[in-house]
Amino acid sequence: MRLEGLELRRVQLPLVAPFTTAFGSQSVRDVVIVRALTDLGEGWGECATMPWPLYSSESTDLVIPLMTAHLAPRLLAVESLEPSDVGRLLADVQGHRMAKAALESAVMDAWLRGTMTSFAEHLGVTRTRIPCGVSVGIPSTVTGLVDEVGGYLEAGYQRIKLKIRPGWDLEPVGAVRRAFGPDVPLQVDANASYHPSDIGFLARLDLFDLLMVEQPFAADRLMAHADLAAAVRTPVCLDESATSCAVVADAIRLRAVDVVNIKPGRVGGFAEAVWMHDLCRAHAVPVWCGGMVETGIGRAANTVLAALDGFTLVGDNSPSDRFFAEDVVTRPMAMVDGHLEVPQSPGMGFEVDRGALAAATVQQVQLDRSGR
Ligand code: OSB
Ligand code: MG
Repeated sequence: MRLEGLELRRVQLPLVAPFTTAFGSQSVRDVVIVRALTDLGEGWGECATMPWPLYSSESTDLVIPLMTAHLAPRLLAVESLEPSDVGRLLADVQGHRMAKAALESAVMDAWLRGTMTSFAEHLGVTRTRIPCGVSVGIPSTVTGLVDEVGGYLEAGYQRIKLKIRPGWDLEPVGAVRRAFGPDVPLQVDANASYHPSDIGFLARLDLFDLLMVEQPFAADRLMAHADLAAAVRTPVCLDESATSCAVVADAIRLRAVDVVNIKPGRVGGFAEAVWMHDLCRAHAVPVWCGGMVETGIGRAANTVLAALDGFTLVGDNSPSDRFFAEDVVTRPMAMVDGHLEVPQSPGMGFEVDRGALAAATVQQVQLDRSGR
């Protein structure tokens, strides 16, 4: 396949309600969408960055300059490429995994569409639907949180993940556990907001029979995660730390991880995400598919990934209306009986709504082979 050009768009899509984590509050999803133009046709990919370099060192405002200066020229310079070449062509650039993943997705989508193959067929997934879980942001009050969780349970979500941070932890988690009883699958995500000296405090989470505690400490604190895992009954899940298979292999050896949240953006693309799934499976470490508040473009591919056999835990796989009143795809994913249907159409599993995408686009950059 020959890559003729890349179109990079910055898109701003309003959220149905502000989403607050330990990093801050967002009321608009501000992302870069990539369109790959190839001799087989077009393909689309979404870059998972947050507006601030707090979840990882990447941020949305830096994606287009980075792609323009350093990533796109590496892909536009070769005579032909396949999706599996993208990682290798970009490998000398350090970090910037979300930007790399977005380019890989766009190339993969074009290649799959051009060969009339669905991503589900490409990955060899056999499940036709996956269960929905929801990530619940930090609201202003405990009663507001309990009401919000009640709404999600009523809507059919099969697992609840509460965002926590110092000062918003035992009380809201206890309130949700008491309000909905011991059978509700409940877990927490700290987004790296605790310090290793908080291990004694975090052990109190054992009171709430949680499925796991996700990323309590900074990304590079693997030993602190190992110390916590040794000290508590609640399984320890890695998100921000789990940037590559190499890190996850080390974390497994260090006993710093019981569960892995796999996000294609965080690990640099779907190829690495599938390898991480395989690695974890070989070590009997359960995994689930995380999210980055993706639009329907990124969410469709996550849904396919989450249908791989090793994804034995319910992920942050929520339908479009969890975050968006209007999406940029023509048939936004909907929840039916607490599940999402695994898309089977050629490509990564969505059709772009060009009108909606144009309306949400605030910046557009066109790159071709001459400008590489
Ligand atoms: O830590 O899992 C996280 C969103 C943005 C950045 C980090 C995280 C999240 C979420 C949302 O929890 C998950 C979703 O997209 O549904
Ligand atoms: Mg997380």
